[in-house]
Amino acid sequence: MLKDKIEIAEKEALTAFKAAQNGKELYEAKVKHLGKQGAFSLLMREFGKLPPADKPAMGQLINEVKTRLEENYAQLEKELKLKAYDEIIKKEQLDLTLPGTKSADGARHPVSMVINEIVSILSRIGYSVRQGPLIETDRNNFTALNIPEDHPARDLQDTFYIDEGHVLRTHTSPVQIRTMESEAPPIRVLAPGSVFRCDSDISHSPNFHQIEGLLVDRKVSMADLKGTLTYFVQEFFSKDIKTRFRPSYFQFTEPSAEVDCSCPICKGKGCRMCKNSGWIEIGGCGLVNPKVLEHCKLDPEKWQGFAFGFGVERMAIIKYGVDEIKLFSENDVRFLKQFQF
Ligand code: 2NL
Repeated sequence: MLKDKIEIAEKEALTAFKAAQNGKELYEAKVKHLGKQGAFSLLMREFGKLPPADKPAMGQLINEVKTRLEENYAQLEKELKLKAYDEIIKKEQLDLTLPGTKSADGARHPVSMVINEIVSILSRIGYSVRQGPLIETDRNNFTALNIPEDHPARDLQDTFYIDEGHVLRTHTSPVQIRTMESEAPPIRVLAPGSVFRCDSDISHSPNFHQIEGLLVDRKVSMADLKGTLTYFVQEFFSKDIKTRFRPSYFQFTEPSAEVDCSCPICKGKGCRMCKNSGWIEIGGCGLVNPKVLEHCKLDPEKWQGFAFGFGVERMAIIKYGVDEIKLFSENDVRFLKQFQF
């Protein structure tokens, strides 16, 4: 009897649907039982051979069964989808209370710390920072600073040449040359940065840092320069540190002086750092040579200036008591972390 066969086919299809573990298996079961090659297609062929009088009742039954199966299929499909989501959610659960993986902290480099502190101290009396390129023209690095063509500082043994007209800057003074040529006085600027000398041994690195200061104004004197640097030394080291000026010579300043301070390590009593003299050299300074002003198209009758320069690594060595310059370029975070106060 066709009716019995239909009922069996329905049960088999339903059993197969229920056995499906996921959407794919469910779909395969549908294809197998309700598809073109499935049991129902065969039954439809038998249905076609029925006497016309039996067709309406049987047709209704087949339609009812098909509708039921389709409803069942839709319900199971929904349930399997939810089950799949549940599994994904369980597997991908993120525990926000777990401690994170901590990355190692870096530390500010003492060279940066010294530059930042010098800039901070001198910004309080009107100075601001200027920067320039590391590759400079021979003219900005030497000629404009009154360093003659045959001066030993221009020697291949002291200077890295890029080509005939260009060098790696040997000091930050070219930044101040550029400033005097592009800004009108009064000028109060600081030029911190990387400089290069063809020089390398235990106490010299071919790449180190300088910070230079320049003031251009009317009626500038050595007294102004001494007052400024005395203020600076007291702020940078401490109020009880004395400043001393020793006559010296630079091409770009006249008069020129070396700047010493009473040894901040032993407070002037004498130690290894100050070689028992109680004094320690921190830089050089002087009144800007009128020839330098002229190179920058400034009239020396109207404008005068003072300038000073410090070696940054040297300042860090004195302030923090570091005894080896190599440590500054090794980037060992254990070394760097000692200076975070
Ligand atoms: C030192 C000495 C010094 C200057 C730098 C300077 C710059 C211009 C004009 C005149 Cl544009 N002078 N700079 C002056 C005197 C000394 O540095 O021992 N530095 C580590």
